[in-house]
Amino acid sequence: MIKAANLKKLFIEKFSQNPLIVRSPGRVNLIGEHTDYNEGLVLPAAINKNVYLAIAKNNTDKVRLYAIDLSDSFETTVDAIKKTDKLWPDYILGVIEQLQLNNYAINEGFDIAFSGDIPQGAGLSSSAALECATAFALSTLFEFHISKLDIALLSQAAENQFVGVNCGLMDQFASVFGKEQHLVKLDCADYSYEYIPFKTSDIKILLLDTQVKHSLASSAYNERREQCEEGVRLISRHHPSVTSLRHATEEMLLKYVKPVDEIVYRRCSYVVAEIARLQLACEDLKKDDFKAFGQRMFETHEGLEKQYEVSCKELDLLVQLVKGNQYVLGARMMGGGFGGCTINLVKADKAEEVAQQVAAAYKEQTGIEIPYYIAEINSGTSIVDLTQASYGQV
Ligand code: GAF
Repeated sequence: MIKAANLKKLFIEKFSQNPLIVRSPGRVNLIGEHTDYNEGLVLPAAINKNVYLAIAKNNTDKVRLYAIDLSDSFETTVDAIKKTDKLWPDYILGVIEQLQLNNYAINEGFDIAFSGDIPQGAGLSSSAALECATAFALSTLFEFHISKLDIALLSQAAENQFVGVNCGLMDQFASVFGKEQHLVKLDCADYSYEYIPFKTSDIKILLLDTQVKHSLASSAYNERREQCEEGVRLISRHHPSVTSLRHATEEMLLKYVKPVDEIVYRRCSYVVAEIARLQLACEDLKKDDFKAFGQRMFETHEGLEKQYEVSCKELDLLVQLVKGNQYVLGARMMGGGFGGCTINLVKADKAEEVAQQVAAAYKEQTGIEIPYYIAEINSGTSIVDLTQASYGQV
């Protein structure tokens, strides 16, 4: 990762143009996992790890992309946007395609160079951050004035249709709508949202990175989504008003889904419980009851491990290692699953100590050395004004 000022210098050296620079953050999610594509609620926050993207028109029809941290380039033209055989350009090209499909006229070429410090494959949404940075940068460069919600939706559509992962809206929404010292309570049924204050002076958000990413992650993710849709189909034959798991109840699942398909039942049962759990967790937050909130995080992990089956032995071990630790209020796997980070709520003055202890125990049991991050809550996608110390908002 290079500093924004160096990104500008490097861009000018490479492309001989003065670029616009944007920043888009990664995210954590406190609770509400695998609920977004079921019209449920989620509770993410943008974090102080970002993608920085520099962009300028180039007076040709070429689209030239440069991934600084990978020392890799890709080139195409504005009228020939299609999937590549490497993944990283697809996050950018997918957004260009979505803009074109939505009649935003991109008919002049441009150059992009980007860098960032969001760890790859750690479940912190580096791909959503790159998509949102691209959408916002293009909207600004071509003066499309696209709304924040549409930036998030276009970025999600790029991931769904171009990259091929049927994700929900949480990651892109958190990246664009993040607010310092606040969680975003997003209702994925109608995209209404509320900011909930979360000061990290007493409690720190500690991310422990398993350093594993199992290869079945995206196919298993799409499969889970289909299983949820199957559960809804089974219920809606009897209750046509149930169009998503948001409207389903455990009773309906027991009656109409369990007798037909036990696995589909388990998946849906987790989601229905998780949507209710998030509501209760928000009540805990209102009362500053982090102990109760943390317990719910452990419950979420159990559901994701046993019912939804998207955890893995490394994630389970990291959760196991903090259970019973007096300084850890709650912990669970975070994001899509099958690797990446666990999220832990830890007493602020003990966060470093806990991280080091757990990392040492994990190394002893797996032989793997793991990084950890103490996340601060950050603002969402913005233009980087190099003359100012702080970032301007979207
Ligand atoms: C991934 C997806 F991109 C999100 O949309 C969400 O479903 C999450 O997994 C699970 O909660 O991050």
